[in-house]
Amino acid sequence: MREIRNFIAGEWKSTASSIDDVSPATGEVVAWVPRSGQAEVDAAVAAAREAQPGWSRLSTQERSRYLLRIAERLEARAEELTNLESLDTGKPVALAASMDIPRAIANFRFFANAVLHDSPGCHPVDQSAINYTLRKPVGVCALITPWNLPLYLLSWKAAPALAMGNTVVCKPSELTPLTAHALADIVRDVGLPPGVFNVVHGYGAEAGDALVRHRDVKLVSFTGGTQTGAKVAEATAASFRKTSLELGGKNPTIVFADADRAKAIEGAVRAGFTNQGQICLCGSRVLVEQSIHDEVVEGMTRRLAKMRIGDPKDPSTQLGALVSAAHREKVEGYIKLALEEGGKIAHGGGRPRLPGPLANGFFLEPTIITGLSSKARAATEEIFGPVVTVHPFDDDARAISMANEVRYGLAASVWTRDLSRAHRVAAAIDSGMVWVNTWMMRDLRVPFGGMKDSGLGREGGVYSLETFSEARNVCVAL
Ligand code: TXE
Repeated sequence: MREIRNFIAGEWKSTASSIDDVSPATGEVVAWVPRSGQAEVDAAVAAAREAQPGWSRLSTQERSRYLLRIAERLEARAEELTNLESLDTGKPVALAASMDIPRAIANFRFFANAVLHDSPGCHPVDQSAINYTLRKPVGVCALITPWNLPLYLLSWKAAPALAMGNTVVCKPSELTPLTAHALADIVRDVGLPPGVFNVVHGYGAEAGDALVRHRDVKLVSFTGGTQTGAKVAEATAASFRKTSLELGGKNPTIVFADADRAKAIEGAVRAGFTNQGQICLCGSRVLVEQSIHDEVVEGMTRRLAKMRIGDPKDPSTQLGALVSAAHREKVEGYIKLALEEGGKIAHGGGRPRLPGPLANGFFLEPTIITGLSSKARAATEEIFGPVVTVHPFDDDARAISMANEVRYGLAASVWTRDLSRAHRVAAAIDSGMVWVNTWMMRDLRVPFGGMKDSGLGREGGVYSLETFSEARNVCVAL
């Protein structure tokens, strides 16, 4: 049994009561997590506040070097981190090894370098004046992260926040605390000054809420559900504190008849089911041109039938467990709802039978539902599990209107060989990101974030440097 502790002012701290951390693959308790409240949050914010001036006075080079050392230590411990992430989330070890941990390392490296190449604007006014922009640290940043990509998303926020001279208090998901704990250990190892990086574990409604309401927290960067995002926005709005929200999605995968079918089918499966469909970018609404609807459904079904579902620790496993019993029930509730709304199950729909301790895990078959109205609740609300709905369309205009008829606007993928159609459709979809003939091909320089109920603000590359700083213009008369 592991004991997870808070990391405050460079020291490990326990709390009086704890939360059980359950392995999604077996239902067993694998760790105790601190159940923090106001007192722990106050201590962490005070530590971060005290450390901030000294941290921001270091040269950019020095801060960059700390981040590079963190990246090196993450790399040295990659195998251990991969296993922890898989144990905690139920995701296949192969996925944690190929995506989560390499991305966490890349995030620290990328922002360690990006900050050295930052060149905020300069605006000369003929011969009369010159304006230049300074990017100042914001102060103490609260970083609130979810359970689907724990270290990946924590590093995505922590690296740019620290690079820009802020100090941070992290509140990882209570369901997946293990890699945040390991990151705190690494931060200690590399000798980051005490108080620069703090971790407070606990429930969202307790530790999370206390953190976002704390007046000494000057910025909140949150990734999680849309409902929780609305609460965070309410807590920060009246005091005008910077807030970046990356929320839910119901992302369309749009397949035109002129697409490379094999690639489109493979792409739709990858977009729908990677990480058991628990990525905000997952394509859970597959919109297919009428003439190839059945072919795409059959092609996806054939691939899913071959997918290996089971022990996340087995390197050949492709689909692991959902994060919790409650979350699996939510997802199953949507499958039931889809049937009530007139949908038909083309594949999956039930719990797989798995041997030994895995029988108690939170597994669910990858599921395809057809025959639903594109306006049905199951086709428009975020399910966040291994469930996709497939809908036919007749022409480009209908594909675009179906893509835009949901409350979310995070990502989309468009599959076509017609170049001008690709550009036209991409420009017409109301979402922060559109991929053409690919899905989740990430470049850390590009703006990442959503429109509509998918959130507020953009992070990534220079957008992260802007998010985690205050732009100050200085105008000098010549
Ligand atoms: O996430 P929450 P949940 C979606 C997905 C999922 C739904 C709910 O549809 O089914 O959200 O998931 C902390 N103040 N996504 O309930 O609650 C919480 O402790 C401050 C999409 O697990 O949003 C955790 O650290 N913080 C998503 C973090 O917020 C609070 C990823 C996210 O948890 C808080 C996850 C509060 N009042 C779920 N309440 C994505 N965009 O990738 C909770 N938290």
